[in-house]
Amino acid sequence: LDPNTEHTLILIKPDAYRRGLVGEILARCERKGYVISALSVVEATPDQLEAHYAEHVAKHFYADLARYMMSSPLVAAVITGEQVVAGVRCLTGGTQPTQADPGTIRGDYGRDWGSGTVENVIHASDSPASAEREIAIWFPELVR
Ligand code: DGI
Repeated sequence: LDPNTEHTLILIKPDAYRRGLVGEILARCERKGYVISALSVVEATPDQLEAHYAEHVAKHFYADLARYMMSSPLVAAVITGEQVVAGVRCLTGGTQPTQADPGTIRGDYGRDWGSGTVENVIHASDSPASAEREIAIWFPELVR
């Protein structure tokens, strides 16, 4: 990865993979002017998810979150461009699908099934430091 450019890590979550939204979500990133630098279909492991969601592992919703994230393959991608971390967070929208703004990925496609099951379609790194940490989890071959 080019160290002189900003990168972010997105996960197109299992619900979006199953619903055939991978192309749509990548297209939104590309239309914004960002470049796909790495792309992979993966089945998340418990260890990867515990590393990725380290700040949430001890929370009450973690078991539901891990079950959701392992419910089918997902797509991990590194997206690159000037101020891409903030830009992709903006495309992503708020965490709760029922409150995310229309026009955002979560606002347009996210669902809340009640009783703790939030399917919000996409993860996007929240800072350049988070992006670096998360890229190492999902694309270890790129940071060696
Ligand atoms: O950065 P975000 O993905 O918007 O949000 P986050 O880092 O606070 O949370 C990570 C994921 O964990 C989020 O996409 C959905 C899930 N999550 C967060 N808070 C809750 C939650 N899931 C449930 N069921 N309940 C919560 O309160």
